[in-house]
Amino acid sequence: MTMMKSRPQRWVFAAALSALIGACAATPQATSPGNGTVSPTTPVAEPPGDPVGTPESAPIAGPTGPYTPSGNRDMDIWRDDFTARAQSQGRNPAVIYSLLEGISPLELYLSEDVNVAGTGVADQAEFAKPVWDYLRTAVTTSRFETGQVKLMELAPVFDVIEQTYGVNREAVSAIWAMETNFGSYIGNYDAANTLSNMAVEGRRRSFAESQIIALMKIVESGFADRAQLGSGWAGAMGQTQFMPTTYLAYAQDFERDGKADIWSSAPDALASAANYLSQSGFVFDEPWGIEVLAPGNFDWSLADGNERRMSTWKAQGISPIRGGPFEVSDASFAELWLPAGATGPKYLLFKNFDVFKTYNRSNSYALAVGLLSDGLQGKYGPVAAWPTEIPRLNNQEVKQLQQALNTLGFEAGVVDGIAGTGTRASLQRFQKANGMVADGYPSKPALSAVLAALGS
Ligand SMILES: [Ca+2]
Repeated sequence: MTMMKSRPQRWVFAAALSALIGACAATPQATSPGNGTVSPTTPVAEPPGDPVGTPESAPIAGPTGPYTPSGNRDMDIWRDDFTARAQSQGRNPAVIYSLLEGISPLELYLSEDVNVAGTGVADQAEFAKPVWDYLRTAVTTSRFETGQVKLMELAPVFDVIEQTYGVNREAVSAIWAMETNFGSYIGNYDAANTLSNMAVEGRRRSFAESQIIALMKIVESGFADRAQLGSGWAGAMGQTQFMPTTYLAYAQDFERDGKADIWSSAPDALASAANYLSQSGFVFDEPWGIEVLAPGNFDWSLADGNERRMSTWKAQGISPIRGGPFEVSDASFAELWLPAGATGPKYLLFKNFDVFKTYNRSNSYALAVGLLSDGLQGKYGPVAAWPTEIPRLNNQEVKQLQQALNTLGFEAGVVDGIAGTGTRASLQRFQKANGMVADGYPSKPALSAVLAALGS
């Protein structure tokens, strides 16, 4: 599906590295990486295009209708209506037709059986599974091995990517691993079709339509061909799983052939992901998180989602679990995070953790990216064991917990069965008020304690 073997690069010697960095105005931190991977005599590619490809000069011509019936009456009605609206927004009629002519109902979105189309947040793997189960399939030996091979094969590409975007190669590789297993699985859907299905299904219609408009702009501009626009079931495209609007904003033509080919060019895809991470605020060479130890008398309610200075954490007795000094300055800010309560692995989190979450807002996803990234630098984690022996709560029990905390006045918020930040903070307030270990971990013992308080 994708070309993963190394391919000839059109390397040129840049006159000066500063010219290369200066050419990319979008780079927030034009850094000089501390690991010495690039020197002025290292071959570097020309700066990636900004943003993508070379627009075609002549308007695209071709058939503009009529459409072949899709086999679904709602879809046909929506398509005619949307076509008129896209035209009124100035989209090219031939491009509109080329994207929408072949659409057809997908079981996933338009099945008679509503359960098939149910894709609520609570059902998504990273929310439903215990974090250790999620990590077992996300952070694997095979990904570390493949990642090492890719880092070697693509070392010259990563050299330029680090210089241009200020994003560490291991972080880019970890995202690549998480999104498409290094480009080996990029999805078998047609983006225009799956997004049309999403629009007809209706719950996310305006989102889906704005993404299809972006697809039209991509084809009109010659950034990619209509036939290239493959995606996953939700419309995320290529090795980086970019939505069409993300592609328009961030995709990069690293290989400078006029098209930002995030589908079959690994260098284009990696530069695109790095550009996205960079513009989301990635801080070069700063850890995403540091696994830590805390003293026995530690006040766990400090794991409350608030950032505090490193000097504060040190004063509270927090230290790196691997020993030695912290690799960040006392002035840096970090948040203490307990993904599985006070007995499991504990982390100080920095800005880059939030940057990973711009790709996927789940904490488990960002943790997996961070652990993969660290492992690619030979630092495998977590060091502490997951508390698999403490029984967790299912969705129904989380609802029970939220309801009880609300009744007791601890303001857990909406009773949705998802133990998010609000629920955990509420549980922490309850635990603290009752002289318990205030880690906010929604376990069965915690639920029992809250129900006991409710009954008394
Ligand atoms: Ca290209």
